[in-house]
Amino acid sequence: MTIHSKSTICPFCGVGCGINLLLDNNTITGVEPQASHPISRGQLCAKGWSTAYGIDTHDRITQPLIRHKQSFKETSWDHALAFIGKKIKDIIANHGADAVGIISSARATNEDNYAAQKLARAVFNTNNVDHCARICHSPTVAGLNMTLGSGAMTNSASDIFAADVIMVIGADPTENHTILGGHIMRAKLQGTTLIVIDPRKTRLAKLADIHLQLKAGSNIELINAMLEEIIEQQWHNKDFIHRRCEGFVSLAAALEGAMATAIKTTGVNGALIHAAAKAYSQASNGMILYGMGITQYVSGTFNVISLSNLALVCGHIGRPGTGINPLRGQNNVQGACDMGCLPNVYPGYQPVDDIANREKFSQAWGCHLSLQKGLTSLGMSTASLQGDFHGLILFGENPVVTDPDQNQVRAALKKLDLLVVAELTMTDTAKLADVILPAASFAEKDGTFTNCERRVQYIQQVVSPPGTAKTDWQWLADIAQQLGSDKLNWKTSEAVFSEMARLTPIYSGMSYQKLKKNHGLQWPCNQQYPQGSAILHREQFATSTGKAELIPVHPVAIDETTDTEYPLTLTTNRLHFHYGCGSMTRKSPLLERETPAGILFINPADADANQIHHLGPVAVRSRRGYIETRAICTEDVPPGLVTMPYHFREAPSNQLTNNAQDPVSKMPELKACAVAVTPLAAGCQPRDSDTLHRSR
Ligand SMILES: Nc1nc2c(c(=O)[nH]1)N[C@H]1C(S)=C(S)[C@@H](COP(=O)(O)OP(=O)(O)OC[C@H]3O[C@@H](n4cnc5c(=O)[nH]c(N)nc54)[C@H](O)[C@@H]3O)O[C@H]1N2
Ligand SMILES: Nc1nc2c(c(=O)[nH]1)N[C@H]1C(S)=C(S)[C@@H](COP(=O)(O)OP(=O)(O)OC[C@H]3O[C@@H](n4cnc5c(=O)[nH]c(N)nc54)[C@H](O)[C@@H]3O)O[C@H]1N2
Ligand code: SF4
Ligand SMILES: [Mo]
Repeated sequence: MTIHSKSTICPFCGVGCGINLLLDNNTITGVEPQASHPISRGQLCAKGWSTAYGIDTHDRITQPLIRHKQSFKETSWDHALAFIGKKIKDIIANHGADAVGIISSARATNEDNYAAQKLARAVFNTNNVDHCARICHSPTVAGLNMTLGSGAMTNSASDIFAADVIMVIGADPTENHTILGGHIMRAKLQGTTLIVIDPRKTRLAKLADIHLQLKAGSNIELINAMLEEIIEQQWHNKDFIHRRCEGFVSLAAALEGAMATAIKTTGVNGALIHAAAKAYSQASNGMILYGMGITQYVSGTFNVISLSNLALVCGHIGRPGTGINPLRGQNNVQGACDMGCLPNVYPGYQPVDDIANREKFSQAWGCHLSLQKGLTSLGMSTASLQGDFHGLILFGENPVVTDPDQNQVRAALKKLDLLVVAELTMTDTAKLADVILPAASFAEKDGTFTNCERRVQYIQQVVSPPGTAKTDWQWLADIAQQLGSDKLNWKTSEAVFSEMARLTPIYSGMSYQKLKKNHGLQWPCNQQYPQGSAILHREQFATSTGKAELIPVHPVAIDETTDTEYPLTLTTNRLHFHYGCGSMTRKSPLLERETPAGILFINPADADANQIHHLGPVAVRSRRGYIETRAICTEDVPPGLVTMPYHFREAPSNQLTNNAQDPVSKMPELKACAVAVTPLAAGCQPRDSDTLHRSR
């Protein structure tokens, strides 16, 4: 019998919908949407409705586990912590502080993330701290910081209804930010013009007024052509450019010939580019929403800059219904970045190599701090393979499934002298650990999550953690203590938050009390904006001059080209029913029922040319790896392109993907690599990755 319910926030995507967890004593029995929530307004997607399965206790890790040859033994917290502490001390003594690092979690709370970077910086004395934003929106953080001075969504979710033209580029919101996807659909039905720029015919592309079906990786060519057309037709916003931007003359000069290039390279015809340029620039309120089709390229940062140029030249920024909006992915990826779980900035994006910032944090934390920027997550893998990095503490991520080039990731993690993984369940990454720590899930702790529109929302503890599982900041504090430091000895999550807010100007006006009262608050929230900020850059940009920078960017080719041996381009994306590595959503029989575990989408023409049948078994090979799965023939993907989700450990697309990186942000090119697809004998079962791994 359901006794009562407690309100909290959905733990999956960055929309941050409000949920109520239904309770029978200490057991969660169900989920319902929150009627009053400002974004989800009584709605949830299939994942939100399935939250209770995701944290179900039947297969949770409940006790620390320590490696014993090829298996794990249960151990006490005291023993696990003493083992970790000794190993870290030894590594630091032998190889220096930069031989250890922390990968934190965009699924965990702000408090957990604040503790993680403080442990790395104030206790280990290294800036080696990073998280999955590296392979998600790091080009946004880098690119928008250069142009606008801040790498976050400039608007609020509700602004979708205030736009008269919405341009969705490189994002599939009805699958991935489903509640916002629904808002876009409704806005379109109410008369908003919809432009979609995507190589695939997504659900929104099919509904759009204009669909620019560009070739994967040709974003800069297309955006530069739109910009050239806008300026040539005098559709640009001269007043806005004059008052609020720098660099227009050199941008305009660099665009010459862009339309001619785009017609040759993007596969989109000039008339459609003209129509999109006209619709977007002539809108009263034009809004850009973008995602991984922009960031996950070696051109990622430049792609972001080109979109920023487009919004600025049209003056579509700083008002309701206009703006440039990176759809941040994970429930708390905005927060993990805000908390400084990045190797180059303290909380609130205060650069670590600035002496004044170092002094500020040195004083606050009472310790010496390093001015040297740290390693990125993939940088830690490379350094491990080179023998320069030896100890990693990782929580709430599963890089064996989610980082590019799985074979290399495994090799890098195996080479470490110490790998600690804190998790809810046994993942492929945890299987490589020396010590596994049982972590409390979002429903078992209190704290805060910051959603994609910068809204910091309070989550309350609903049930107690299973077994001896701890909140992430608590075991991080225990590790600090093993190293003789009491700097993380907070009594409550609220105390962590208060310390963070004191040191983080964009959060300085927030407290638990205010967050609980308001359905959260959007940053910046400080003395100037005590009730938070729904829209950024209204009067001034966050740059040092207060003006936005227009920066010319030129096309950058995909790193890996196709050839006769690898004739198709593989791009990877997401499906509505599963989330990330699948470790939570795949516990739900309802979600599991919806899609086969592993899938390759291919155009019927390519399928015919390769004797591949709908639902037939196929082998997919790249220069790095090999998997087997089943093909789905669909006109939604264009000829020459095949696509795979990355949720399924049985057929992990990251066996195949390329680790080539954007030089600015170190984002790997997850959205394009060259592959060969061949049919397997009719009737045979595709072998899963465990079977293939064993047979190697
Ligand atoms: N169901 C579900 N929802 C999720 C997640 C999940 O795993 N499952 N993950 C969350 C996370 S972490 C994130 S970051 C977000 C990501 O959300 P999205 O950004 O929507 O992510 P993707 O589906 O990876 O890619 C988006 C689109 O980019 C397109 N694309 C590929 N190449 C190009 C190109 O060169 N140009 C353009 N214009 N488009 C291109 C693809 O066809 C695809 O439609 O989703 C979040 N929400
Ligand atoms: N090929 C390809 N690969 C991709 C992408 C792509 O588009 N294509 N997208 C990339 C992107 S955008 C992202 S963000 C990454 C995501 O990559 P990951 O962050 O590795 O993926 P998740 O599935 O979110 O993994 C989160 C893990 O955290 C655990 N967890 C949840 N809550 C907590 C908690 O409170 N504490 C602890 N300790 N653990 C917790 C869950 O059990 C889960 O196993 O994947 C990337 N990989
Ligand atoms: S849209 Fe995102 S936050 Fe909302 S219910 Fe779905 S997964 Fe959860
Ligand atoms: Mo992401």
